[in-house]
Amino acid sequence: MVRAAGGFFTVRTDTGNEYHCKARGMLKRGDAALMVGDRVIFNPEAGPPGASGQDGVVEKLLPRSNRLTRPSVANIDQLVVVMSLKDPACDWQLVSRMLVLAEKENLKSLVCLNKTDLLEDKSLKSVQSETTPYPYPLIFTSAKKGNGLDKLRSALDGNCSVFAGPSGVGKSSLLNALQPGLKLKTGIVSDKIRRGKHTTRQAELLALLNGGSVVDTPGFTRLEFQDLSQAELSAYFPEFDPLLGRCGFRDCLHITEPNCAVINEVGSSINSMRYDHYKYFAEEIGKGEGY
Ligand SMILES: Nc1nc2c(ncn2[C@@H]2O[C@H](COP(=O)(O)OP(=O)(O)O)[C@@H](O)[C@H]2O)c(=O)[nH]1
Ligand SMILES: [Mg+2]
Ligand SMILES: [Zn+2]
Repeated sequence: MVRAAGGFFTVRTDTGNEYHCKARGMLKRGDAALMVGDRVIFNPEAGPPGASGQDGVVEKLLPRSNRLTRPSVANIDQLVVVMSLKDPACDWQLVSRMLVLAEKENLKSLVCLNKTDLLEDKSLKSVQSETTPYPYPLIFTSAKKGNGLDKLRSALDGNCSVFAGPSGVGKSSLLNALQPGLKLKTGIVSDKIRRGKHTTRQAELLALLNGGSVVDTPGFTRLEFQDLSQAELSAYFPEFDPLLGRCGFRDCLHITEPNCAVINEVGSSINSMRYDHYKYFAEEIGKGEGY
């Protein structure tokens, strides 16, 4: 299922034909509610489309390998977190938040930092040093000037990726630059608020020429953790992995404990910004758990 709008679900077959479908009632509610990326079984309508423009009915949802809820997509291989370095400024905490949710769903991730053309060399260098080390691949791009597009393209080859990030960072522009035939609508960043307007209204699964596919999604700026405990959070910071089991306390939460192997590595193998996000999230989840 590649697109949902107005009660219709667009289904694309392996040969690339698209069918404008209605869906059985049970596929509209709860866990079985259809998501972009879902594999489905549908019944094409015989004859030409009826007055409703409908040319099929989705009968059955096939098992999902994974799902993200913000944005709402299923059966993806990797998350591409897209941020701009300027206009709007990069929200690194939101990046970490998305990466945690991707880890929870066992998705691999990479981070694309767009609009490098708006930064002076000096500022770009300082971003690069602030993000060294970083536990995920970082790709610096300019959709406008074309920088970094080859790297991004090869990261997308053969994968089903989802582009996620606030609106106005250049998700649709990057996809257009990678594959001009897509002709996605892009927005104007308002001078006053320096934020993009939501020009991408719904998530949409796009086929890429090199065999991969990408879901372009509308932007969002808030993201909450649900069903996530303080104790499991550290498992979703992969840079902590080599240190687990080395803290003074066996159930160390790496926040205030003495002899904490994680805290000892902050500023060395652990990026201090990432550690700050960990602490912030742990406290946020802790409040929810009533500590
Ligand atoms: N200077 C500059 N502007 C860009 C770049 N990429 C996108 N933009 C602009 O940013 C605005 C928002 O882009 P859009 O692709 O709609 O962002 P989306 O909401 O993330 O899909 C548009 O005005 C684009 O022209 C870039 O690399 N450099
Ligand atoms: Mg867009
Ligand atoms: Zn610790």
